[in-house]
Amino acid sequence: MSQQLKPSEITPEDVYKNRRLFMRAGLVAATGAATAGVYRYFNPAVVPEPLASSEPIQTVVSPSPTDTAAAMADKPNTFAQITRYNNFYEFSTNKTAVAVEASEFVTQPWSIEVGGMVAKPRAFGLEELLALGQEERIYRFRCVEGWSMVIPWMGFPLAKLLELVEPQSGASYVAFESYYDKRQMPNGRFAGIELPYVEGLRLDEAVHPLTLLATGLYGQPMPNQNGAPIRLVVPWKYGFKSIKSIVKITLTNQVPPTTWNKAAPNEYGFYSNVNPTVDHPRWSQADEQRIGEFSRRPTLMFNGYADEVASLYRGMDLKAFF
Ligand SMILES: Nc1nc2c(c(=O)[nH]1)N[C@H]1C(S)=C(S)[C@@H](COP(=O)(O)O)O[C@H]1N2
Ligand SMILES: [Mo]
Repeated sequence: MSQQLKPSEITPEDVYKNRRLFMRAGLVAATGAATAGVYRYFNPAVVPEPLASSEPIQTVVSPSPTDTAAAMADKPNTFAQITRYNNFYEFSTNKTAVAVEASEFVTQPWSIEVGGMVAKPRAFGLEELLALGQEERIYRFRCVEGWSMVIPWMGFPLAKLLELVEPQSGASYVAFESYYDKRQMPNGRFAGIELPYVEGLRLDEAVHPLTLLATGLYGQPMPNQNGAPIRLVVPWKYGFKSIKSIVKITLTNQVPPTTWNKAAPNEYGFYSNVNPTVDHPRWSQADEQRIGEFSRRPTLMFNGYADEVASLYRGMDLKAFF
């Protein structure tokens, strides 16, 4: 039986599930070739008939060659879970208050300045970045605090942007910086961390096909609380590496300073790969609380992406380079 919902009750997940149902039925093309019109595509003017409640949640379709089978077997968290439990210290250190505190965040116009050791430094407007083509990636997301979710992101590989600026041969790291404006983020002064928030990756990590610049989730533009309008997603690393609301990307030959490493260097390393065998000094990392589940589940090496990324760290002592 079809569960009758009023259009006003239709959630982003309903739209998303229906789109997937259409995809399964072969009525629309895969999103791999999606362009800047992607948000129109994901927000059809005519809201399709909601799924019957007995319909299994469709989590398998993916146009991305880099999604892993294991990730696909995990059920995505709901839109409400993903958008009401956040870490975004510029707005609040209270995870359930971030959404409200960030609700007025103005993110238009937006551009990212890309420079440093590149042949063609320049700024990219958000529209240009959307025009690079967006794809869907369903990734596990593991916070260093011990909770996790599965999130259907929209975005594009960071490598695609880096190619456009032509990194110089000496560049070996990529530094990222978040937007910070005390007027828009008055709670930033209570964050207990130095702002603007900064992060970094080795260049080979940055150009890995799993590394995403995410511009949305559940087919919607990125909610403010999740790092609008564009944020990094590095699924095999602890969540704090996935820096939000990026305004600056700099190629460099120095290890970039990172916010949590500066705050507590003995607790948060530069690499911060998800690793169940290397505990945080104050808690175990062997298991995790998947939001919405009753009991804890074991944490997977590299968050389940070992097949894709373990070779990046071959020969490294992962306890020393945590
Ligand atoms: N600029 C900025 N980026 C940030 C944070 C932050 O406080 N500020 N928190 C990080 C942490 S600790 C996590 S777990 C994730 C949370 O992302 P989510 O709210 O989309 O789940 O964002 C990361 N990126
Ligand atoms: Mo986190």
